[in-house]
Order: sequence, then C-alpha cells, then structure tokens
Amino acid sequence: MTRKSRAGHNLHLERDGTVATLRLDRPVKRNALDDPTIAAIGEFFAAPPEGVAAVVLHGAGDHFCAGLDLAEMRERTAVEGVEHSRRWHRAFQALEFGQVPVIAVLRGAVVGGGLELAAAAHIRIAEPSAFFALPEGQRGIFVGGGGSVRISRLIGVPRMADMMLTGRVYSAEEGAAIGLAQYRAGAGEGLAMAVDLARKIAANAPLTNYAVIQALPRIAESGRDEGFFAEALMAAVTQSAPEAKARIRQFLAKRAGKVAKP
Ligand code: 1HE
Repeated sequence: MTRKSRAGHNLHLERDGTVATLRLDRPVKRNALDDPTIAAIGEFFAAPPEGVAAVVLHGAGDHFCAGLDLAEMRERTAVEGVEHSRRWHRAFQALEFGQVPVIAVLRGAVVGGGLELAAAAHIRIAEPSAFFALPEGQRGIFVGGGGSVRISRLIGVPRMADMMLTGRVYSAEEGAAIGLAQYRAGAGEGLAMAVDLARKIAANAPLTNYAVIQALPRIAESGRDEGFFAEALMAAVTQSAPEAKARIRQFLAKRAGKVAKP
C-alpha cells in the first residue's frame, strides 16, 4: 500500500513498504533549494522513516533541481557564508553517510547545487532530458554543497574545472559516459527503474547495505594498509551476522537465486 505525506518544506514523501520515494516539490522554481528545504533534506535522511530500506529521490516537474535558490542570496559575512555552506554539507552528509542507499532520478536541469545533491546519492539514473552544469562561474560564486569533494571524485578535477570555468553543459548521454550517472533510462522511465533498483537493494541484508554506504567510500579514501584492515573487519562483522549465515545456507541448499548472466 502506498502512503503519501509531506516530509518537510518542499518535500513530498511516498512510502511503499520498504521503499520511500522523496520528491523535491517546488516545480515552479525548478526545485531550487532554499534554506528550509536543505534543512528538511538533512532532517529526513538523519532519521528516515522506520522500516525504510532504500530511498528514491526525484524532482517534481521537468527538472531535477536548478541548484541554490538564487533569490535567497544576500549580503553575508565570511562566517555566515561558511555556515551557510556547512549547513548544505551537513544535510548532504546525512544523505550520503546515512542509514539507507539513495537512488536519484535525474531529468532536466541537474545544475549547480542540484548536481551537488545528486552527487551525494549512491546511484544516479539519467533520463534523456537530463543535463548537467555548474554555472557557479557565471554567477560569480563557488560550489558550496560539497561539489568540489564529490563531483571531482566522480568525474575528476579537470572535467569539473572545465564545467565551472567554461560553463560546459553535459547531456544525459555524455554525463553517463563520464560517470555522472550509472544508469540511463528512457523518457519518463527513470522513476520506475529507480523503484525497481530500490526493491533489489531493500532485499539485501541491511548490514551489507550499511557497510557499502559507510565503509566502502572511507576505505577507498584511506591508505592501502588501513583499507585492507578496515575491509577485513567489515567482512568479519557482516559474515558473523545470523542473516548472512542463513543466506549462505539457502544458497548451498539450492534455495537462493544464482547470479544471472547479463
Ligand atoms: C530559480 C532558479 C534558481 C529557476 N534560484 N529561482 N542555479 C542556476 O544558475 C540555474 C538557474 N536556472 C536556470 O538556468 C533555468 O531556470 C533552468 C535551466 C533550470 C530551467 O529553465 P526554464 O526555462 O525551464 O525555467 P525558468 O523560466 O528559467 O525558471 C522558472 C522560474 O524558476 C523562474 O521564476 P519566475 O518567478 O520568473 O517564474 C526562475 O527565476 C526560477 N528559478 N532556477 C531561484 N536557481 C551551495 S552552493 C550552490 C551554488 C549553485 O547552485 S549556483 C547555480 C544556481
């Protein structure tokens, strides 16, 4: 049964069993992110509804997100500017290093802070209409929602610098090819694909999903020796869980699915 509700400022929530679908809900402003929406995103991901095992994130209307709400720009002291950016960081950290995997469905503008938000998700699906840009250069500002950390890791510093310096816009096809999305979907098909992937994710052992979110990126950014050790610890923790033992017994008893050829 699907349950719908408001999940915070400019956020709409639909819940179907273990999958929650969170929609940025400000289509008249192309889902531009104002301060209360950033706070609501952080609050949602800091404490997702009980029993939710995967979240699909998308935008109402034709655009995922046009980035920072430029109408909110005002005179800020240096400290206020830092604090503003840190609020975005906290909100997107809650998403990236939260409790459940997040799949973003991208169509239309995935721009500025919208791309920073998408980059915090674990899986991105691009519909043909999606386009990726960092117009901060044209606006005279810098990324402030974690983009220089996350987007540069997705596509490399040279590509990100090019986007910011020249205003280069990547199409869905180009964006997927350089790593801005792992999947491409047909027009209007991204949401169904995301829910499908979310159901697969939700069927995994929760501890494995948690390890993928929490341990994998940290291991990838640590030294090799620390990485191998952290991996061994994580492997030991996951395999000692009763759920892992039960799943492996099921496979050996030929009661679990095989890995299917692509
Ligand atoms: C906005 C915003 C916004 C639209 N803040 N109001 N982001 C940008 O520089 C992107 C700016 N937006 C655009 O380039 C275009 O709006 C789009 C390509 C996204 C969509 O174009 P279109 O033709 O579908 O819509 P529109 O007519 O431009 O916009 C519809 C309304 O949304 C309009 O307001 P209206 O009152 O005239 O109807 C726009 O002003 C409004 N709107 N985008 C405020 N971003 C943590 S740091 C992050 C730094 C950044 O994100 S910088 C990048 C900011």
